[in-house]
Amino acid sequence: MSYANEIYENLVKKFPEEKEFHQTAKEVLESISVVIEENEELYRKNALLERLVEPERSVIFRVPWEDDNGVVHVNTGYRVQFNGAIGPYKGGLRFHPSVRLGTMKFLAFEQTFKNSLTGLPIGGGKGGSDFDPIGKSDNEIRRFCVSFMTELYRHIGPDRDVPAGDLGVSGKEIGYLFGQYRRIKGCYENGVITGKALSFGGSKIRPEATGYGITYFLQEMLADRNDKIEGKTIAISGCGNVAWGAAKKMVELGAKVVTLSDPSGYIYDPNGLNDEKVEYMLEIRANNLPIETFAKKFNLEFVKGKRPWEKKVDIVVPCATQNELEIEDAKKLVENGTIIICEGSNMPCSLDATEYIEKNGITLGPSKAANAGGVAVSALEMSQDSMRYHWSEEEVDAKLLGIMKEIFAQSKQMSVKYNTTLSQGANIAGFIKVADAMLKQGNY
Ligand code: NDP
Ligand code: 2IT
Repeated sequence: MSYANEIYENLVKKFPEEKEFHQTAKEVLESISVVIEENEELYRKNALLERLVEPERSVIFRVPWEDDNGVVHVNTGYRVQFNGAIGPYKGGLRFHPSVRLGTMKFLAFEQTFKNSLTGLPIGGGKGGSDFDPIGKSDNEIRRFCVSFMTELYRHIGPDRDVPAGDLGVSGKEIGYLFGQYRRIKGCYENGVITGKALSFGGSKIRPEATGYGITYFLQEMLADRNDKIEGKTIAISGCGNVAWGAAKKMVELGAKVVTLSDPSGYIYDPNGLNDEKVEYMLEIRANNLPIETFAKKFNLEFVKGKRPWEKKVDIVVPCATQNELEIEDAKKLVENGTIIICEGSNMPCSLDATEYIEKNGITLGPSKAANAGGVAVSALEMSQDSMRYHWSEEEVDAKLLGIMKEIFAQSKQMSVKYNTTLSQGANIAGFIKVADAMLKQGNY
């Protein structure tokens, strides 16, 4: 059995419940197998792969909080500090009822390679809770955040571990979390968390960064085939932070964004979203309104209980959650002549969907590369907080564009060198830097 396979089999045996973690581990280990074979002796001697798939640390804690009726509830909090070889652990916090340790491990593992690809000094981490913010009042969310940080603060810091937002966590929660951190620590370490408001150390363009970055990556993918984004029809899923940033930039560049979604279904706008509709996405997100509200407001078709992947479009940009595009969806996309899938959410495609897509001529822009713009601007927020200075919108946007172009170039270069797909090229590029740092730092 190959070294990569041994590692994978062992993971499945040891952590049988962690299906999402198995999925990402399998995908990464398979893609980097060419590099593993070239260096097998060195890697085995240093147990590099055993270390690569084992988080440096996982913290699990109790989060009690009181609802508006004075009733106490308990959720589970997590922070997985996966790999700190190239910088302080960095990655978002997810508040969603589906969150388990395996979810956190999958996201923190992916984050390790994504962060490496940005070229910035950030390690991989992820955290969150099975708390469901939907249907909670502002006060309940604040009390939850205060309780969450009252435990988390002892594990994080600007040079140690720097959380941010993810599914269910945006600027509002980041503010409550930082407020409690500052209160406990009694000093102004605002580099401890990113995605802050501009009034206390946030970065220009951070709210837009993931979606803008996806669009810049997509432009590189299109340029690579002598094509451009203008006039393309695009299906986006989700209606959250990432979907909003992507839709905003894509509409600005002349693309026709025809769908948005949430777990209840999707809306279809055959003429494509305009600025007013993109702006309204913020209201949907801020108030947790069902996507049907969007359809009603603008008199659009609402398709209940379905995913947007059944509509015929040129490009598909999943921006909701993991495994939101499965094999049946992939077949439909191939049938419909889709040319590109550019992944906004983390691991949106199931393994068999990915395989089918790539075998049938659709180019896949992998999430670790395509959605790295969010964490990249988070790292720029950390830089600005350290300098106690800030850059203009134009400066941050130009840096983001440069980073996304470079991520595409590195991924493409590796895919050419090793004769692999773009996704595999991205995994290789991300892995090589982390492996080098781990080997040079001894056997930690
Ligand atoms: P948000 O919470 O802002 O938005 C998520 C959106 O997806 C909501 O509209 C939500 O609907 C919808 N959604 C959730 N689950 C499903 C589902 N099963 N089917 C259909 N729609 C669903 O999160 P973000 O936009 O921040 O994150 C979206 C994805 O992008 C996640 O995978 C995240 O990990 C990834 N990501 C986020 C980054 C960031 O900077 N925020 C950076 C890089 C990646 P509802 O609210 O009704 O549940
Ligand atoms: O998945 C991701 O890259 C994020 N949620 C952003 C993490 C960050 O630290 O900005």
